[in-house]
Amino acid sequence: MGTRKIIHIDMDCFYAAVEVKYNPTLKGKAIAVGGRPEERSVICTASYEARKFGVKSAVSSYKALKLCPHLILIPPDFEKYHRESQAIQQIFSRFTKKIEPLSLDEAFLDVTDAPFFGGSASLIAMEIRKLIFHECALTASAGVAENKFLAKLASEWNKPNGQYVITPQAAPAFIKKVPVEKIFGVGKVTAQKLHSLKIFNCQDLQHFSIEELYHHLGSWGENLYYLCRGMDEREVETSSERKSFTVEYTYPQDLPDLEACLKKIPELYQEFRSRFLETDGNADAKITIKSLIVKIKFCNFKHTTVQQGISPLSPFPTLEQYSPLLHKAYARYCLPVRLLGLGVRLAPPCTSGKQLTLF
Ligand code: TTP
Ligand code: MG
Repeated sequence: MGTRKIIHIDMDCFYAAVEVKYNPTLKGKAIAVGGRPEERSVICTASYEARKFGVKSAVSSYKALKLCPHLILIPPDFEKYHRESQAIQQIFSRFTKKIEPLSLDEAFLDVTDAPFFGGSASLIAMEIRKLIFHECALTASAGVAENKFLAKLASEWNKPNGQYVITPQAAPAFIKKVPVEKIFGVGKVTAQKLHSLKIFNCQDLQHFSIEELYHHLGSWGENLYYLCRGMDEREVETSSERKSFTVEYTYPQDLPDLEACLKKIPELYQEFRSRFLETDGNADAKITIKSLIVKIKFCNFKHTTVQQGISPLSPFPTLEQYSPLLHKAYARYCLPVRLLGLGVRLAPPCTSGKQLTLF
């Protein structure tokens, strides 16, 4: 693959900024969007003025008002955020068709082949931010790099209302200082595990071989091996493309039979559940699960996937729901198994709230 040009755009304090846009008297004040404290609600986001007091996403509204008694608390209005989000997406679409929205306020754009500004991704990012400001009266930050992982790290670098470029030459030095928590998919549980191995940043991670990481973290360890070197081959996937979230494990020795596979399911399920909930991040669970998936790769390298649709209103899938799927998948070849995976398929993005960043 040749060098790609990926832009990550992330709006600044999005819900709060939209509220200020609709009510300019709020400008410069400590405001937060969230439910009332008596409803045991949490803060969706806060203006940068409010953040100085420690008010931020996922803090309880009760605590937020304790931290900042003059905080102006505004109930969320998703219809408004959705409308603004569509206007922003429309701006993106003038530059490329390869757009992957991650949530209402965040997207990856692949501008590798975009014919604007002599192909300069930095200038395209600058122009997009300018247009967002002029047409939507909102500010955005952008990151530019050769892949999604680095672009997302870069967009945080000069936030708010800034942008940052990580050139392929600068990437190896940049990545070393990045704390492991910044790697998406590394949530609290994985971070703790890494800390217990004295791994705090990407440089620490680089000392581990792929086998060692595999040993400590399963197949996820392999991803980390590449990510901590700033390598990420994932394509920018447009929203019409399939999205799923699975945890997979290739076993060092084939699992001989169905019984051996069934024994591995609880461990995989635990990993899936914790990683899904971690990556979903901050419990803004507006994600819709369409179906459950079990994947098998047999010793003859044949793959099979079994899915089962569930109602969007169903509670989070349980371990017990996966066993019948495994039975069904195994029955297709009845051979020793190299790889087992389980997870979920998701409805396309652009519902209200945050979408999962998927691996
Ligand atoms: P973020 O981009 O994470 O945050 P932000 O845009 O408010 O602030 P920043 O300038 O740091 O980018 O999330 C985008 C929107 O998603 C945010 O405005 C509100 C919503 N959201 C929640 O509702 N709950 C959450 O826990 C988070 C993190 C975000
Ligand atoms: Mg944002």
